[in-house]
Amino acid sequence: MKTTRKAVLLAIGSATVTALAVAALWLSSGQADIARAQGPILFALDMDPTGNSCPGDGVNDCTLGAVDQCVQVSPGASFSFDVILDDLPPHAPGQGLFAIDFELVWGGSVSPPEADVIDITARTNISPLVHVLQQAAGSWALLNDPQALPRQVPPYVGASGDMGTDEPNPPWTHGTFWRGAATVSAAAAPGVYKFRFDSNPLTYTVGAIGPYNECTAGPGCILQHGLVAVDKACPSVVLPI
Ligand SMILES: [Ca+2]
Ligand SMILES: [Ca+2]
Ligand SMILES: [Ca+2]
Repeated sequence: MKTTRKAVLLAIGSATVTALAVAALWLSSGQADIARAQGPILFALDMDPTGNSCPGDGVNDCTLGAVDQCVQVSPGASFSFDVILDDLPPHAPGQGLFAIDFELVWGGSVSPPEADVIDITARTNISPLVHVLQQAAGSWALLNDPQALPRQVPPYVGASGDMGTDEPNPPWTHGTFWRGAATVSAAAAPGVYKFRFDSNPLTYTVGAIGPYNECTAGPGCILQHGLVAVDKACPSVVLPI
């Protein structure tokens, strides 16, 4: 089982670099927490990790606070953000979530291009109290992640895998799988800047041998991107961008 998982993790690492078109489907929402019945899996950039935590007791689900699409920050200041998932579908024991790939872009890599005012500076608080893949057994591994930090230019590619016991759900239906810190340039002009998942595969995998699910537009998965408001108010209603 362990060997099989390692082999699959390597396969997923390779899959990260395989470009497949993914269209983003936006979830229109305000700043309030989003109540979701069982439905599409949500992959989101939560621009304020407050309230996102896990008990790390191997029994109980993680907790997500409001999924904040925007953070307001001053030039030269730092902020933390989470890559979270929500509404994981039920999986049988042994078939739980065990690997995730993602790619973040900003500045010159968004469309239309914007000034690059963001540096990703650190991965923070990777622990059973944060990371959803560390709940069942506390075992977790970086795949293509880490990319060297600080990362001053896009993209940032992350890939996390579970080398230990899977987190079947219920109870594990949501949580943080990557937490980072970023800094806004001291010379950043006021504005609302995009911080988003790239159109390369955002892949999540369940089970020891797959299937390798991709988060694509459609009924199965929703991507929710982020905004960084520099010396500006966050939009009161965040619309697809
Ligand atoms: Ca939040
Ligand atoms: Ca685990
Ligand atoms: Ca930068």
